Amino acid sequence: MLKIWGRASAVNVQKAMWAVGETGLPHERIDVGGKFGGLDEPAYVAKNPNRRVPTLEDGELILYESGAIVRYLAAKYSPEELWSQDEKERALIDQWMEWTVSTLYPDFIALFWLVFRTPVADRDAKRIASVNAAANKAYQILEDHLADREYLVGDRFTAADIPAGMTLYRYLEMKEIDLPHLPNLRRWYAALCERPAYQTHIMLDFEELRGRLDF
Ligand SMILES: N[C@@H](CCC(=O)N[C@@H](CS)C(=O)NCC(=O)O)C(=O)O
Repeated sequence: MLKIWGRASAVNVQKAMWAVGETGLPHERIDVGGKFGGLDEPAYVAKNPNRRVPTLEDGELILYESGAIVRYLAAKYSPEELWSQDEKERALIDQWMEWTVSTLYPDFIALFWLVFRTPVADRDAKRIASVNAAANKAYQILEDHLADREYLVGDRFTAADIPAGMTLYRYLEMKEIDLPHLPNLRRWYAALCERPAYQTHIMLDFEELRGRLDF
């Protein structure tokens, strides 16, 4: 059985768990990180020397980095659905996964920490406005791309949708930020919200993280 270490409220764990959920494989998620601690335990450090979550164990294989976990699960357990056997399509799936990690995610997560995880008294309005604008610019790229397609690649749900789609629940549901008009992005989000694995692993209340800068 697949084992995944990491608290359910961690976005990178959610990303991996969403992929696990899409495969339908039996699995066990073990709470570590955040209020559960355990990241400095020698047995955990031996699996993941970064002392971060998630970590996946599948038989002999121990794997960290949420993007690598999504790619592995897609390629091994969903080669025709989440992944693709067509080199060009696979390259596009990879492109959106890389783009998300390098361009979208840094501004998304900075914004989340500035407006949600930072206690109100310590919030920096100027910095929030600047990061909010940068994040909106990245989401606008998705908005434009989705103008004439249902999903990020090939008009079907693939692993390409997982890293960027994972951020949407917090980006769109966090009340504290300035959101532009994003009809195409919201249509895509509505489609993702229909997926049972999205509901189970992504649409989770994140109130426990409010004002918490300690993990
Ligand atoms: N690049 C890594 C980042 C992992 C990471 O930073 N995980 C965060 C949670 S999203 C973490 O371990 N935080 C410490 C904690 O939860 O205690 C990945 O994508 O897996």
